[in-house]
Amino acid sequence: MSATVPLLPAGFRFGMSTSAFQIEGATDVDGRGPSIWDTFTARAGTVRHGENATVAVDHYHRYAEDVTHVADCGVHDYRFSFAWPRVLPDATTVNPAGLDFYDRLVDRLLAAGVRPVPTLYHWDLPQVLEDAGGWLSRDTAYALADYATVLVERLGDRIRDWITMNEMSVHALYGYALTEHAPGRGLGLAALPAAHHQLLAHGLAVQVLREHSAAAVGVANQHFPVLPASDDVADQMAAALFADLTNWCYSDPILRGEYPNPLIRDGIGTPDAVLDRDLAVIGTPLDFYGVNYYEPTMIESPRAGKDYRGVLEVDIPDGLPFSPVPVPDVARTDFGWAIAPGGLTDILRTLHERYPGMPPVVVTENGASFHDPGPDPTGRIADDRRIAFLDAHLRAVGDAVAAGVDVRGYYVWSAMDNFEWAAGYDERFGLVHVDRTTLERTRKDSWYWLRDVIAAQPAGARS
Ligand code: IFM
Repeated sequence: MSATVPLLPAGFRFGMSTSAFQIEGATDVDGRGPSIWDTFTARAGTVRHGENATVAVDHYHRYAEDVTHVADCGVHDYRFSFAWPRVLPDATTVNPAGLDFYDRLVDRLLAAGVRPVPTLYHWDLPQVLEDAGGWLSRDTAYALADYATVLVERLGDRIRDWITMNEMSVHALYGYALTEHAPGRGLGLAALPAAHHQLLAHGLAVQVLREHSAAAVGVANQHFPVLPASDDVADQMAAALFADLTNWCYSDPILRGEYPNPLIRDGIGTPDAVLDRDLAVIGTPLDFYGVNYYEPTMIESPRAGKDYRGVLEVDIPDGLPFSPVPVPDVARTDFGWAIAPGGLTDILRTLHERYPGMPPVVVTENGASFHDPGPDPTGRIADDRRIAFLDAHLRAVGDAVAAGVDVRGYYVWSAMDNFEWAAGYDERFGLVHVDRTTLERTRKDSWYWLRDVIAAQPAGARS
């Protein structure tokens, strides 16, 4: 880490991100209905140590204190998500108490001078919708549009910036193609309709939000460089296919109005005429494009060394022709993820080049899990490695800006330690430490570091 703080252009917006299921708890309080993650976590063997999020970090009851930790740091924006099963427990009937909670949260943020930037959907589908087919069903996309209507009608007078969906790729891949996340379907490529229906939901939600005069609408997609393990043609083609399935499958439809690969179109299985109409909806222009970045992925092909030229593009004869392998020679977080800040510059530049004229970018998530111990006897949590990580990634954003990419903001994942899905509570991404027994919050050194970074920035718009 250099002695100076990273400087970004005037008006650059700093933020912190969270999501409902990971922090709220109170899963059976005030009329909330069950979500796929409640069902999944109740199944043996799905989450490390058998943990669940029935309490999580109890943000539902401690939101006022949490807003103070966000606001005191000086961030401009706070990205959180609405819990669909809290707002519409049976997916059709509005739960007034659920809406009241978000009303209180939004008012609290605004009173503290922080702009609320909510995400409509961050993976916690009402179980009742999963029972009806989940994201494999087209109806779930229409249900999300109805849910967006409920939210914007209640909160649209105070919320300026909206994000439709979080990391559709991760949800489709880990929840529908594999079994690591809810709903744990394990369908392989037959999960592609779950990708398409989320994208359709995104497009429909953009239209709903616009009709209700939302000032700025975006999406939060996970993006990362995909590196072939070697220059063998099979590795190169496997990496390109993996990038199509994880990166471009989600940004091409939104920013170019098409899917990147005929394999994807075919796998979705929707008749061409309907698919083309859907793509027009999915491509509804956005005001900003959110990028969540953590690490690059390296891909190798089991066919490397053999001549499979041409085969990978047209069919997959014996299972998926790729497997992720560890990126060599890099430092790692305590979660085992590669620390590669240059990958953030690279992916921002790649997006900028791939989509000329794309909307301004906001890095809607970036952060690292380190297994920080609790406070020392003086109450301090010295998380130097997180500071170094964030410092390097902010500088990487600066490099992208210097290269001409229009990046307008950077949000740290996460405001506080929380429920890291299948990894439970061992993985700590927070700027604020949460004691697992008492749920007491303690600001880490990285929180103070971020406060100082923000205070040192050139003056810019704050509202
Ligand atoms: O915790 C998650 C978040 O829910 C989505 N993006 C990645 C984070 C870290 O894994």
